Amino acid sequence: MSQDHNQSLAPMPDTGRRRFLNTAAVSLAGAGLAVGLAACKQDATATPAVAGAAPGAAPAAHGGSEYSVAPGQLDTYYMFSSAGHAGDVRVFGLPSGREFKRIPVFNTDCMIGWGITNESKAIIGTNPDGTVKYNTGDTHHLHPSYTDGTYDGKYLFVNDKINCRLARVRLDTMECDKIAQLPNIQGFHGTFPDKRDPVDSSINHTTRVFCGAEFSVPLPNFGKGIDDVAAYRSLFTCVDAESMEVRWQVLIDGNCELVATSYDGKLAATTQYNTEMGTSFPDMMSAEWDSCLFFNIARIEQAVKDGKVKTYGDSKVPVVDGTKAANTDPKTAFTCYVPIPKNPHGVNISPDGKYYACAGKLSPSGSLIEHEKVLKWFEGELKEPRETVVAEPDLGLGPLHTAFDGRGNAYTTLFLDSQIVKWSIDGAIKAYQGDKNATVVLDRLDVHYQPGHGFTSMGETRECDGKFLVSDNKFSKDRFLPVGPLHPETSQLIDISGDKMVIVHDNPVSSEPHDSIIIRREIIRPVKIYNLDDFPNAVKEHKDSGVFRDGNKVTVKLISQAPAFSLPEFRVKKGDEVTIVLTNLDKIEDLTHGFAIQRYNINFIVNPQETKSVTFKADKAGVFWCYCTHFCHAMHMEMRSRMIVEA
Ligand code: RUQ
Ligand code: CUA
Ligand code: CA
Repeated sequence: MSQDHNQSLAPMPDTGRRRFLNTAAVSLAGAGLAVGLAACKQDATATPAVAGAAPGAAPAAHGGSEYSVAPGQLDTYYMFSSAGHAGDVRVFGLPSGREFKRIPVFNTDCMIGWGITNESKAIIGTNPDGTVKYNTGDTHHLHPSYTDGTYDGKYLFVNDKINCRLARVRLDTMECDKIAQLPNIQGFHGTFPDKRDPVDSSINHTTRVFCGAEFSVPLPNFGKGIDDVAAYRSLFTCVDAESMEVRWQVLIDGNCELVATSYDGKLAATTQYNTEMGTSFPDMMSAEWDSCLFFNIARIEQAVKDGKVKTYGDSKVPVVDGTKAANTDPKTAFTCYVPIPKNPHGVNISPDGKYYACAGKLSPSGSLIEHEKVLKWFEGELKEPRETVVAEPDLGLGPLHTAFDGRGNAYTTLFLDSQIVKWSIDGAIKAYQGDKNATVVLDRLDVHYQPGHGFTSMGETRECDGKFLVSDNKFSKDRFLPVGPLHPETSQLIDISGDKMVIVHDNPVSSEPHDSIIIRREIIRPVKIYNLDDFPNAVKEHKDSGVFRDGNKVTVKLISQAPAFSLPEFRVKKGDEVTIVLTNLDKIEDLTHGFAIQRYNINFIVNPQETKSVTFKADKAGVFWCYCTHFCHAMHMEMRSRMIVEA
């Protein structure tokens, strides 16, 4: 029997499988054994979910409804959520709300070994002594890469507000593959990839990721100028989507909150709640007007090319001056500060690319800014930036974020009112122009409770489909069985396909899903197994396995193949620096092995055809069992090796 993936998944008659497990139990070598328990599984992907008008609808015979997914059926959407100060990214299915996976990014994950393996440490970054530089993070916003105005299934970008990093998750493996450190800033909050190039129209995909800094600091921040609060500044940062190098920054007045990008690639926007540049609570709320700030990307990049830049401290990143004083002529300006009411929060662009909807937060209003008018301001055709505002509807208390349905309606979360308000973009524009008969607010829905982000299916793309809105609520209070002082939060699924919004599902989520996106499932194309050749340190054959010594540095090359490790034991000496390289030679999808060492604080997994390594000091003499932590086979418990550390 071969390890061929398809063969292994073919259903086997019950008796045959019993006989097979019996033989597997007595023999430890041979490729066919790797089938193990995986052989019991039927190919789930062969069972298509119900297609058609009702997403996720399961046949009535299975007891499913339009909004539930019957056992054995698949969801129609993926939902990716940033996990807030848990530091990871989560993957759910919709409409079921089932959680599939947690992708460690800025956190430490002892199941996967994130922050433990050498490979993950290299991505996170290390101190000179080899320890990880940071083991905490706060992920607020995550957005996938775009091609042609919609998701291309390649990458997901996610911020870390605590340590000012931007991470990239590959959507084919659903693993973090790069993390960039942003210089000169603190409180990296809003982030959004661009959707095409502002100059070269042949580049219709994401090449830049924009990052907003919420907190202002002295520049450079080395302990000088700490009392000169008026000189504290924030910067807006551009990161290259492929290399993940920081391309440039813009010095601004005020701060950055959320970030949005235009569909034509020309503009990036950020809301500003602290135009006062205050450091205290009353200072930040003293002005009646704050801003939505627009960046002219082509002009900024031309200035970078022309060398009209400066740098701060030991950072080499070129910084362009985007302050008001340096940008008085619209025709050459890098930035446009559009005044909008008090302490705004979210900014979201409508899927037709025409409007930026800013949510008022401390003002009960939303501000609608027209994209074409901002471009006109940059051409010198408008007198005041404020002329770009085309509507300012009253929405309710504590507006935070706006989503769209692609049918001309907007849905804004109201934190204080605990509501979603559905409003007409057209109606709001007409009312702003003085039409007393214009209907603005179309519906209000109570949510449970205090919504932060609301987001719709495909709603941040040209393929916005207007089927679902999810309200990620900050408090669940009485909605679920109590689990101690810390409650889960509520992710509520709302059907927005009709005139009235309808809550169809309450989904508890562990703290703190912050922002999410909903992607049609066929856009995501996950790989089934890794490619052995992608790992330069792979242990490809059993003959390569063994203990290799170079002074007091010892490399132990190991293979996992169900249900055994290639070395039943290995010897090192106390004081050695030991590197264990483990390749999983199993080729069957989902046949993952784990590797943990007793009392050495080592634990990680290797997926099929993947290689990982750990390095540690063998500082304790004795016998230390190493065992497979990931249930892989009937003989999983027996899948062990022995590390012998000689005194
Ligand atoms: S911000 S809850 Cu961190 Cu996304 Cu508005
Ligand atoms: Cu290998 Cu469990
Ligand atoms: Ca303010």
